[in-house]
Amino acid sequence: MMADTIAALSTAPAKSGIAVIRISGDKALDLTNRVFIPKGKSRWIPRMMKNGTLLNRDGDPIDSILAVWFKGPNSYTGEDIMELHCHGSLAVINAALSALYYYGARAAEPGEFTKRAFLNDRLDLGQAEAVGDLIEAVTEEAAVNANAQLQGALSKKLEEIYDMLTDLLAHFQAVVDYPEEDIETFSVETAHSVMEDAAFRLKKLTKGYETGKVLKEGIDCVIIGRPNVGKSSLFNTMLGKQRAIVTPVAGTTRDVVEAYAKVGTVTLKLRDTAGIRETEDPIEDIGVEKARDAVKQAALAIVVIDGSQPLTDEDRTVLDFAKDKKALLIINKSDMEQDPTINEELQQWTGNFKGIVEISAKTGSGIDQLEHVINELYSMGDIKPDGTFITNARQEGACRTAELILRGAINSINGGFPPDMILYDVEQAMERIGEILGRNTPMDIIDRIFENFCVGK
Ligand SMILES: Nc1nc2c(ncn2[C@@H]2O[C@H](COP(=O)(O)OP(=O)(O)O)[C@@H](O)[C@H]2O)c(=O)[nH]1
Ligand SMILES: [Mg+2]
Repeated sequence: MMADTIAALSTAPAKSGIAVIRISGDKALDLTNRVFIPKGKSRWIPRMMKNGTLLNRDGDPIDSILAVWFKGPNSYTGEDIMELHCHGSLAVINAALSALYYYGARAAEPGEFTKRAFLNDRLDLGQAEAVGDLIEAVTEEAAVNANAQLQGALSKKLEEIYDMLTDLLAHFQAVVDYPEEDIETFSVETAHSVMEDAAFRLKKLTKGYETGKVLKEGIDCVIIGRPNVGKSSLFNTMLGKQRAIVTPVAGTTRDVVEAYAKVGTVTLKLRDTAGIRETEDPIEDIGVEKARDAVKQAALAIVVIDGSQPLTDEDRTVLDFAKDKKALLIINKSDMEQDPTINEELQQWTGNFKGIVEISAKTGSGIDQLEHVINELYSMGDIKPDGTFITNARQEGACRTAELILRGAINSINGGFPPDMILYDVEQAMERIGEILGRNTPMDIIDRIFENFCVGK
């Protein structure tokens, strides 16, 4: 399967300053020599850029480019790689790719370069997934975490656990296979404490998933409230830019608008919704439905009411809406005269909220306080994205299962089973850990992981 040579555009398929086309496989150099005429006669030297002329498949010069050769196995994929750095014109990109395909390259599938890197042992599977995470990262913390994983921070932790269990198994095996030899008698306490340690470490990794998810995706946070209370204004103030359409006509935010907002050390995936309101208008209804769904999905709901007006039935519906959610209550329009009944009216709901903040989305007053409350709620301040935060469900599932298996085995030992009875459990736990690293991972799972990558990575 890896005998063929693949090619793809690795930069975004859009007009740009520079575009990079990558070629990987045995024929990378041959193919390049068909479409590229270097200036001068010097030989190819690995990692040394050459400038020259790019030819289309008719042999006509179409661009002046730079090309660089990474000689396998010292390359990303472990194969010969050629990168063609051409001008980012779609015409040039298409001409170059069609010439390469004409001369025998195959169009790379999504993630195929990284998949080859994995299959050629340049990366383990967890590191390969980190490459995907790095490209997908929308926050700096997510990028830092993914990069540390790419450098092997998570792999190292997993390998440590794997090695502990390997040693345990080896010891078992020696005792079982050579009972006559004078091997240090295997103590139940040792097995017990090794498994406890391994289970503890796995639990720690599993626990990191919540943080990892927050790092990777931000906190899914939805702003809800009846029309005109100032949701879009708050959204914009938090983003610091005009993104949602703010208008004094009730019910104009038809859809859910999303953006990432950095609130202190916390990244929110912030959604502005249409007002929650029962309505006859079918278009608005779609918005309301979406808002309901958004609330269901969200990790945090920011409920906004207008402090300058008495509560309405719509407000009460929204306030009820937040009952089973992690929610904050925002009393907006503090710059206006406040309604005298509002505080007393609100009393029956205040217990449902993690925090109540009076703000003016218009003047920005109270926004600092809101940010402070959000930071307190998630206290991400002391978290360093060191690459040991698991960010995907596959890895989390494997860690959790491995831990459960070990806990079961520990119980068996405590229940008086002889240590060799739990051999199988330890093997099973190791297999789960190995799956994260890509040892004996079934090919269909591997395929599925790389399918989600970009073409050209
Ligand atoms: N005085 C005052 N007006 C506000 C404030 N926040 C929003 N508004 C106004 O209230 C109206 C509705 O705001 P908008 O953000 O579109 O509300 P939404 O329907 O909840 O998204 C607009 O005219 C805003 O300018 C505020 O804090 N003070
Ligand atoms: Mg709005």
